[in-house]
Amino acid sequence: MFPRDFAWGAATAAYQIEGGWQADGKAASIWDTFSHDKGRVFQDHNGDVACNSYMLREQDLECIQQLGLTHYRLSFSWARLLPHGTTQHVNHKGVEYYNNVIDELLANNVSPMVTLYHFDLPQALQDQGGWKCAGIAPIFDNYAKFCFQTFGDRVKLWLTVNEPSVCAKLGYESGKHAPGLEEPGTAAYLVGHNMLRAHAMAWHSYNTLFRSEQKGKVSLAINSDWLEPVDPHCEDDVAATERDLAFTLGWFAWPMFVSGDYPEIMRSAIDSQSEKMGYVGSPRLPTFSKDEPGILGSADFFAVNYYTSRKVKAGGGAGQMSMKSDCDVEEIIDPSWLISGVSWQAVVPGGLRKLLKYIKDTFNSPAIYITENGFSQMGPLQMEDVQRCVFYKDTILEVAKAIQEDEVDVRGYFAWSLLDNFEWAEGYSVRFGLFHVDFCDPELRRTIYKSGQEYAEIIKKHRGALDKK
Ligand code: PNW
Repeated sequence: MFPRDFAWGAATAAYQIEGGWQADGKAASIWDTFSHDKGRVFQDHNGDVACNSYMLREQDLECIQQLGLTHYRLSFSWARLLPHGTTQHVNHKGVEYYNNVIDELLANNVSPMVTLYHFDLPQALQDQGGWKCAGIAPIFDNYAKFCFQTFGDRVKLWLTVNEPSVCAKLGYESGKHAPGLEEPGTAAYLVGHNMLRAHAMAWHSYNTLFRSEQKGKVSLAINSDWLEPVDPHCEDDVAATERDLAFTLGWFAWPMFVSGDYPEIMRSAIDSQSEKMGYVGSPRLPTFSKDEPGILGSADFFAVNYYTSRKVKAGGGAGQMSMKSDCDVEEIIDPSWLISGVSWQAVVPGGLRKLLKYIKDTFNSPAIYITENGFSQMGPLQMEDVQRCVFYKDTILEVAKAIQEDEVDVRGYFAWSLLDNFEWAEGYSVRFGLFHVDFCDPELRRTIYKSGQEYAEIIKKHRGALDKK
């Protein structure tokens, strides 16, 4: 049912698992600062130790082997490699750590997929203005070049930025994520813009300096819910859904895959809202400069993180200036959908198939990696996590249908996450792991959930079937 070279993976991110927040020359990131600020994270949890993967990487490897993964997605901590954010000072212990992780994966026939930026900007760069400043893009580009140069002989799949929309919205619009700023309706667009510029610069650097020798691929991971109209026969609902898709998936995918610029519906919605509010000054949604490396075509594959779906209708946008009033839609959870451990995650495996088809039709049939998908548990822990087992089985079946029936070019699937870990503002209260981590045990023991065993079986079945052919 799956192509021979299909990537069967699981994903993690540096701040969520590594710990060692000050170990061996690592400097603070914005998540260190944010989580140490009282009242920001559930019960003031932080990632100081997390799963201690900085010390326990061999145990992570055992988990990876137990699942039989072909691929493992991890992220680099920028502040571990370059404590001040720039290449003027390299932390060689950090380089050594990631060299070890990568070499051990490869020695076990597991291919690494590396994210360069997963929410954790070096604090030193935040102090200079961070993602709101245009100057961050060339600094990111230097960091990316350093990584391609140092690790690119072995890493063939790269993601520049993970979920720019989540960084921008939660970090700068609602303030729920680091750096915790609340500047609704302005900063998020600027941050998203600079992330796209940074991504494009890094992609062009890879393209001109490294591609011919290293032969890898570079993209950016976009988070998107599947969205559909509350009433498919109501024109307003249909238009609202299109607008909502433009503000989520389109915000980043349109510039890279369609036009080199933001979706027209997004720009006009923002501009008309600005006009209504008597906003003066430069457009809140920035424009791309012709003098910079082009955004169009700056992705070698489409990377999508999918967690949930929504029904959409028009309205709900009035009030203060914000992305919500610009987009002017209301998102609804269908009452028939099961809710997972977190209230935002309605479980809709079929939404992934529809999203994949939409990506195929809208963005010119790109090769797609599902770089994250998972199911959260909260409250009384179940090692026999039956709902999550059903979730993975149903979801992977939907991916199979997308490949076979809809002819979508899906190249891989990464479960979020290998381990229970620091779930951002929710701390350790929400668990996404295929392995349970006992955070009360000083050894942070990892134990496979039933869902982990079943994922291993699914992988084995598909890899095994191909091996016999
Ligand atoms: C993604 N939200 O982030 C991230 O890439 C992961 O690091 C994270 O653990 C995973 O999804 C599960 O949440 C999100 O509040 C974090 O809507 C928060 C939200 C969405 C995605």
